Amino acid sequence: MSDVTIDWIDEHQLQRLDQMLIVVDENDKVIGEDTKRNCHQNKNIEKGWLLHRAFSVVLFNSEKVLIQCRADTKLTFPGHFTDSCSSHPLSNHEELEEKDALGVKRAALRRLQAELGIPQDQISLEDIVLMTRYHYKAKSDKVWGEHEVCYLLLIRKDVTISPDPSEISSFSYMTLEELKLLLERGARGKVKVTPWLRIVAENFLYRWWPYLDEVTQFVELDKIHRV
Ligand code: DMA
Ligand code: MN
Repeated sequence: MSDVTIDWIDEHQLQRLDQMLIVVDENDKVIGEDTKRNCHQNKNIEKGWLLHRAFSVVLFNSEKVLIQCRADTKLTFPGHFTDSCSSHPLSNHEELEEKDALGVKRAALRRLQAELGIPQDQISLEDIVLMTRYHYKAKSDKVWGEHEVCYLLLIRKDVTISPDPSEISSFSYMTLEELKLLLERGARGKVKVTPWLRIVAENFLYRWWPYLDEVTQFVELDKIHRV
């Protein structure tokens, strides 16, 4: 392997580092592909290389949002509270499809099933609403980090969850007040919160929450928020 030690991650997460992600420019135009390992090294990110396509899902049941805590074996941001499910579309024919953001939605379905164990018959592509995209950069530690154009996907559905312990250490559904409290505790250093959960909550969710029944009014397909 390369010049860096990653002794906290397990075999499953290690194997996933060879997966090929979609490299994009700042306007989310595909310009290539590279491994999950290379895309998440600060030494590449600092040179402006390997901006890649990602997604985050906020999954609501009838009134609360699903928040998970990342397993201690995750490469980046282990042990951090985060959104319902986040990951990357892979650089293959199915997940590169851009019409109706089908590729990203397929990737989201794949990861909702793998991470959260949601049964296939409980969730479909039609349940996933692309709300907007945001572009952000964040360091996890000295070596690893994120630099992504991230598709923010919203789902409202009651589902059964049985999480993969290599991905998720715990989860709970939270009210708006509970989510705000979590982020306040994060700001005081009492718990660890991913930078993208904060971005999603403060830039979008707090504003959308009172209007969830008419949330499509906030859809912005052509905009990429620089946050
Ligand atoms: C990457 O998430 C996506 C975002 C929005 C940071 P991740 O580290 O959870 O990806 P994966 O589950 O594929 O390791
Ligand atoms: Mn990433």
